[in-house]
Amino acid sequence: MLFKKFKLILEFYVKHLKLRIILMSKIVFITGATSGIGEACAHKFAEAGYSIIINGRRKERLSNLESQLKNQYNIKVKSLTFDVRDNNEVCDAIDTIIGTEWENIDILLNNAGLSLGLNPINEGLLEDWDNMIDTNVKGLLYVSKKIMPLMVERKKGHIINIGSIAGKEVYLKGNVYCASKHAVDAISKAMRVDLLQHGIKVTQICPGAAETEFSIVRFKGNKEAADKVYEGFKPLTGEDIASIVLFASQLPPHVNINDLLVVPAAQAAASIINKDI
Ligand code: NDP
Ligand code: 8X3
Repeated sequence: MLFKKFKLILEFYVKHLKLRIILMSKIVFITGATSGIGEACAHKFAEAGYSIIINGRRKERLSNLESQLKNQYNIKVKSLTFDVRDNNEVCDAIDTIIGTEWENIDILLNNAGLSLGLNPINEGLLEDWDNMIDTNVKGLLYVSKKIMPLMVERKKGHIINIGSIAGKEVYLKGNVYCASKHAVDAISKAMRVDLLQHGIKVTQICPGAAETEFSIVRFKGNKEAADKVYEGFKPLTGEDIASIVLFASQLPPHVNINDLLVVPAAQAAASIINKDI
């Protein structure tokens, strides 16, 4: 009888006074978790016991990852399949978690992104430009627009944006991809100043060359061209970046990494790589 009463009271608190946060581990929302850096981050946060919301467009990959994370780490995982370029899809997907235990997002990892083509700007394709800007810039904004109010309401949160060395300098034929990552650099700074008063941390992590599916996407499935990018030196891996993202997210509340450029030891600048070939 006493136990039943206690259970009822606890349920009341959990439901109405938002004490449910105590019963749920920290929540990280990762966009672009079906491959590369995002997937590695999902594993890294899962290993550390976080509850994870994973996103990507490839539904099958996402549900395989969900099962793998649940089985391997015994954590809570929620898959949200949507295209960050489509604001209606973004809103509909994120609305499904509002009012549930998943809405208390502690960390938003804006990682989904891509590069398409490597041509001089005068030979660039409009559809590639649109896709890169829609994904890397507008997609990041759409997702953030839905999640920032939840963080503002709770007066806490951490937004981690995956920028790039391409957001710090411009290299030959990188043009619009570099422009999109320069925009991520500016948006990260803007978020930091605007969200400061709400107690929200903003970090930008800018990787150099990391061997993921990035170059396969850039060269539109041409694996040979993609492999050439990483020939003759040891590139970063998704896991290298994931360890740094987790580190940045676990610093004490009074400490923040604003901006971090992380490169392979063989890379001095975007196009200066010490290759032994
Ligand atoms: P991958 O191609 O391996 O992963 C990209 C991820 O983004 C995939 O999970 C993909 O999922 C997702 N994605 C792409 N477009 C969309 C979309 N419209 N909606 C939702 N998800 C999307 O590349 P990386 O892991 O290397 O890239 C991750 C981030 O790191 C990107 O922002 C990239 O610009 C950045 N970066 C990469 C570097 C590198 O050298 N690899 C260096 C610097 C930065 P799906 O296809 O299922 O939608
Ligand atoms: C990806 C790294 O140098 O190809 O952002 O632009 S690079």
